[in-house]
Amino acid sequence: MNMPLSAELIAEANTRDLEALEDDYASLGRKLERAGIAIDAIKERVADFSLAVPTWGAGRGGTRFAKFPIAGEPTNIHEKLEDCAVISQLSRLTPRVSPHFPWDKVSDYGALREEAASLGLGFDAVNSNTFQDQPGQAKSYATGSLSSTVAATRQQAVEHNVECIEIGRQLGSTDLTVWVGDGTNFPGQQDLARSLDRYLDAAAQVYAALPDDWRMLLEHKMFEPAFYSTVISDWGSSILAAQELGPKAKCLVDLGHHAPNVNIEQIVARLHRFGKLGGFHFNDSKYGDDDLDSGSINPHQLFLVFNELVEAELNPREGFNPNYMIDQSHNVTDPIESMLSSAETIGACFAKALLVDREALHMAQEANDTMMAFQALRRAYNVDVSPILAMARHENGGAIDMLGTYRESRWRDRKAQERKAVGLGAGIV
Ligand SMILES: [Mn+2]
Repeated sequence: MNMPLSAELIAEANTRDLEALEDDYASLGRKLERAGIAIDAIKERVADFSLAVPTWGAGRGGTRFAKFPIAGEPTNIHEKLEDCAVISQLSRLTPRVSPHFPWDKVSDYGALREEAASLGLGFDAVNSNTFQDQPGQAKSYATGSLSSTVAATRQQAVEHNVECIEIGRQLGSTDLTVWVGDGTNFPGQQDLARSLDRYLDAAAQVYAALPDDWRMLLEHKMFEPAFYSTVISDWGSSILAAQELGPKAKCLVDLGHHAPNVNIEQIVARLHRFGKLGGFHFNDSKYGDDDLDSGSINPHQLFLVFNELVEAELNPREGFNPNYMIDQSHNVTDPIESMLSSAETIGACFAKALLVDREALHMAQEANDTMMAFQALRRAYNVDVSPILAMARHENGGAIDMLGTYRESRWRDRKAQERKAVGLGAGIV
């Protein structure tokens, strides 16, 4: 293994922080014990929890208006893998990377898989890209891809997705995430029914190319880049499409891709009820974006989502195994720092959901004791679980103080000396 940061640096920083952590962990352990919860059991669950980070998230994102790169930002898949390895080494929560094609194209995927493995990383879902044109591409996606009115454009989009499956097979992936920006800006621009028909027909051709053990994750998004209608705009369109395509098609919930104030935890419960919950893209949103760091605006919503996931785990349907990934646009922070902070927040919401007294919750629900049902959730949400996460990290070789240790490593400063300056590059989905 060729980990990017020195193990000694992490160990030294942890030595400094360990006494306080042990004190906090013991204190929280006593508090949880009074509620009949063994803290070590929760810690083991947290240690087993993992999520993927996207290769595109390792670079600074941007808005429609500008992108402001930082010195030392990664400019290719190899440098992105290095940065993802830093996040994984410090957090011990993100052992997988989700690549995006053609952005991450290389000539030898076997070698790329080995390179990632040497950094302690595996590959997660592969993401296709039919929302922008590439140099030399025969047909333009300007008016759509899988739902285009032009048969040859649909065919090109199908072939690209099939190529992504083939690349993913070589990388060890078993999921293809499909998000299309297809939609319209004007009433009347396209027929709303026929555009969905064309999408379903093309998506079925992609589905037919899936290996037996693969899933096709359909990511819906209400708007952007299209601002009047989007072909797969919401969870309703997504589950209908997934049901029509077949059992390997599942729905992917990006937290930022809903109408404002939508009850996302209920959507999660609904998708699970019909065996169609395939995965998550974690981020947060204040208005209509999908860009902010997970839990930075509404950590309670994230907790409620995990509460549904823990319920789902206790009542599994059709191989409940959601794919978890961070999908944020880091416009004003060092992306490594944002993803460390986000991984901690996501892990914390999972840990809090595990602390919910399910028996008390279910009894209160059955008895229509509204206040006690609410309090069962509230008690868990109010617990500061950070010592559990920090202890799980420490025991797995990660950093107790992730951001402090990262800054001490001067990783970004050192990379600013080694890496070539970033261009204005690709955006984010
Ligand atoms: Mn997404």
